[in-house]
Amino acid sequence: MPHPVYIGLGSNLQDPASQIEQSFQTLDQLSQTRLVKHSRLYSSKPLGPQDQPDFVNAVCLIETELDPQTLLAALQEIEHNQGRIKKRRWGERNIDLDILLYADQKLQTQTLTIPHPEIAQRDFVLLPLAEITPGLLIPELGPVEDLISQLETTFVIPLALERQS
Ligand code: A4P
Ligand code: MG
Repeated sequence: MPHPVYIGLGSNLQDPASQIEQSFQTLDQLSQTRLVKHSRLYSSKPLGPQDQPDFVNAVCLIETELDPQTLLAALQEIEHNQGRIKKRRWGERNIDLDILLYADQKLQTQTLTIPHPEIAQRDFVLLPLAEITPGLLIPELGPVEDLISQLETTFVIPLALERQS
């Protein structure tokens, strides 16, 4: 049985919008996995070091039969293939792929925390999630819209439509 999984995508180097489009395609081609839908692309101010370019962020919903650990390894391979070189924590990158939600599972291992621990604080994750699945329930935290209304400010804006496919 395939599991619904939400992935967060972020990029601020090497043509961020096309990095994200490329990852959507690669996710759809992953074994035992299909891309169900994805959000628009959003421009957002960097969280963390400010001396780096703005990010482009998006989320997508996939259905996959890969278990969480195997999926994480597949995402890391995509990051690697798109030339991600890790420079510093919360720093710039070609592409960052995070598992936000894996069905309604909770998981905490050395390499994987699901739901993603920062989900409730990140406007660049919550707004695109609400766009593709209004009313989405975040385990133990409630509907995505409630989390958005608890944010003090939001800094995300959809990228100009002509840049999106
Ligand atoms: N890991 C644990 N749980 C997960 C999960 N649910 N999904 C582990 C994916 N990975 C998970 O990740 C480090 C380790 O987290 C992985 O090896 C995996 O085992 P990383 O991507 O190398 O991240 P990092 O650079 O060390 O830091 P961190 O805290 O993971 O960074 P983030 O949270 O990925 O943030 N600002 C804007 N506006 N938009 C952004 O997208 N992104 C970041 C990076 C900073 N600022 C940003 C954005
Ligand atoms: Mg990451």
